Amino acid sequence: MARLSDLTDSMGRALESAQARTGEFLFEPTLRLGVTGLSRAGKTVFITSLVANLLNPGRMPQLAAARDGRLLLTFLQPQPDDDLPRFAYEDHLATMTGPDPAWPDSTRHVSQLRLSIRVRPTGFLTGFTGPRTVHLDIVDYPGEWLLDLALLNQDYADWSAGALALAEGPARAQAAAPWLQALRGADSAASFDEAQAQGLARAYTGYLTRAKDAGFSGCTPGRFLLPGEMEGSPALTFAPLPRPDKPGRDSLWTEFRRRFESYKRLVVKPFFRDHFARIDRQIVLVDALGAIAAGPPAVEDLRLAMADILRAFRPGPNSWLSSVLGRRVERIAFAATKADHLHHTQHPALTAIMEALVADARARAAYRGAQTRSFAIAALRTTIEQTLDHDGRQLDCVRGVLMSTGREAALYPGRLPEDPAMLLTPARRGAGAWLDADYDIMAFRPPSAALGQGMGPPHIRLDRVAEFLVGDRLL
Ligand SMILES: Nc1nc2c(ncn2[C@@H]2O[C@H](COP(=O)(O)OP(=O)(O)O)[C@@H](O)[C@H]2O)c(=O)[nH]1
Ligand SMILES: [Mg+2]
Repeated sequence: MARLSDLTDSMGRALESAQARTGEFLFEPTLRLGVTGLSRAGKTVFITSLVANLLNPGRMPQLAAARDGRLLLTFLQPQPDDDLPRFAYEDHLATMTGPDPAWPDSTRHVSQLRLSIRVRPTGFLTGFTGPRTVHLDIVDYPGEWLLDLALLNQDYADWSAGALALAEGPARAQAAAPWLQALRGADSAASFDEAQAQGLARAYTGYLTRAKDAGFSGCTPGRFLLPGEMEGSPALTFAPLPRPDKPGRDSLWTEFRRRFESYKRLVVKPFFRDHFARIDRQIVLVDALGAIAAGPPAVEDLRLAMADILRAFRPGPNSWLSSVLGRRVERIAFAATKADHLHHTQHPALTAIMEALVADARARAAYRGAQTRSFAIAALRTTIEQTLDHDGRQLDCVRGVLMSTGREAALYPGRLPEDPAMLLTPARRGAGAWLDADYDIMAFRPPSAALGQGMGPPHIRLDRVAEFLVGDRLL
């Protein structure tokens, strides 16, 4: 049995060079698939496994074109956008499925990969159409960047006031303390000083990082945590300030207000205009299990962040965003990731939680007519199921190799309620801990078994997600 990485290396690479620059044909349709989610939601793992499973579709029975043997050939090609980094597919796959499997490093920028799929259309046997090629451009971008959309409707004073109120609330007090301390030593009306500006921006970024590590999601500006190529520039060197009575022209306040506007102009708008506006299909990945394990404040925070993120998919008719949106996003999948932490009997409950997290937003503008669906998935399945007898009770567990010890262990993660309101309501009401439930998520290592011929990495429902997102274009 060959390892998947060998297979795709030899096959994918050879084709990539053979196909290089054979030209893009006008009649070959291109579908742009956006993959987003907050950091650690599982974007890199998802794209890597999706591509590997499309290149080797033996584990994709729910993708109709794969099941019916109509995927004649799938190969990687040079991407069409010369200004975007290429998604490091081969490196990530080698890391995840190599001899000592590990999780890929986290990435901090937008990247892209073009997968070309040669399909035999369903009407082939009846005569008229021959095989054709569909190009799938997969774009990976941080969900944090979508949160920045809200900034476009705020001025610096509004944003500062909101950020300060959030930081001063009980939930984030601990994470925010050092930044609030640094603020006390600053005078918004005093003359601007670059060293002080950098100190405040650093202290604020430190707070956002700690808030993120503590399981909180809504952290703007999105680029402070994932700066990309503009790290250190003035447009990324500012922070919220209390509003002074009479800010002078050379004050700290006035300069930060100017930089906040630069951030919107140089960072936020170009991203939405150049990348976001061109997306046809979208998947939003959500680590709902991680938030549940972190406790009610993290769940409420995730719900609010989701509402902000989803706003990008249903902008008001007269908003700046609708004025730059070219095509319409036709389908949006919402996927709760890492479902391999749960026995399959709990997957419907996880899907229901995912559904509830996006329900508010969905009830309103219906995402400009996009078709939406929620899933519980694992892009890389690390566990097998096992039912254990515990004090006479049957516990549905999952078994995998723990990252921490390198040993195999069975885990009972806790029982998710059938009704998502059992979690979302206490979270919304500000509960500090779950009343009579305990959720435990342990990090498992990627599986180390060799992959069979024609097989991608093991997954849960990746094929259903693929069918929903692109299946209609492979008919
Ligand atoms: N068990 C399990 N863990 C996953 C899965 N996908 C992601 N993870 C975990 O989540 C982490 C973050 O995933 P990654 O794809 O790097 O997230 P990104 O920041 O959104 O690109 C990984 O390092 C894994 O620990 C999955 O399908 N199963
Ligand atoms: Mg990533």
